[in-house]
Amino acid sequence: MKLTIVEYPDRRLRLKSKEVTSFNSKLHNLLDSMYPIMMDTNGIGLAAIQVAYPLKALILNIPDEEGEQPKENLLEIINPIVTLQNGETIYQEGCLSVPKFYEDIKRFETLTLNYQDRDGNTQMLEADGLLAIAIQHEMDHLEGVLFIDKLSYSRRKKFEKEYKRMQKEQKNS
Ligand code: Y12
Ligand code: CO
Repeated sequence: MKLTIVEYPDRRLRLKSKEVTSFNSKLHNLLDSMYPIMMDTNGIGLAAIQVAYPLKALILNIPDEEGEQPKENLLEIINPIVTLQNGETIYQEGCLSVPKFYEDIKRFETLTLNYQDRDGNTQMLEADGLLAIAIQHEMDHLEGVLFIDKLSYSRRKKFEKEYKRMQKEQKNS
């Protein structure tokens, strides 16, 4: 399956993703195709809507202490629901759909998640650190929310100006 990353300001990023109801080869194909595109672009997380599939599916591969991302650490999360969230943390986030921009974003520090795996089995996950941050970032994508939506009015204005300038430069190069 050939996939490309949907980039801001594409309106598809604003779609609300639909619950996955079929845990079939189509879903497996999509998840299998999302993995190489995430790794090839140095990503740690990718939601299906970022490759134009408005489904409640996301993948995460958080770097270990050595900065490695072995495939065994890959998490495939379908139909996630947060059941507990606590604390507060700030981290400089980036997004494959908003290339070259990094901003400090406030998130919950820890969370508990119920979700389904690629075969539809129910799973539970307790997360903290970068994993908890990444889950919240990717779950926002399922609601059509981007990390830049969480910026202050003035920071967002500055972002829009810089992003437009960058897009213009890219077009002219
Ligand atoms: C903390 C921070 C971010 C998340 C959400 C997942 N975000 C990413 O995986 C972002 C990846 C990213 C990769 C980039 O590198 C390339 O595209 C080659 C990148 O650099 C450029 O755009 C030039 C920006 C972001 C969770 C937790
Ligand atoms: Co993102």
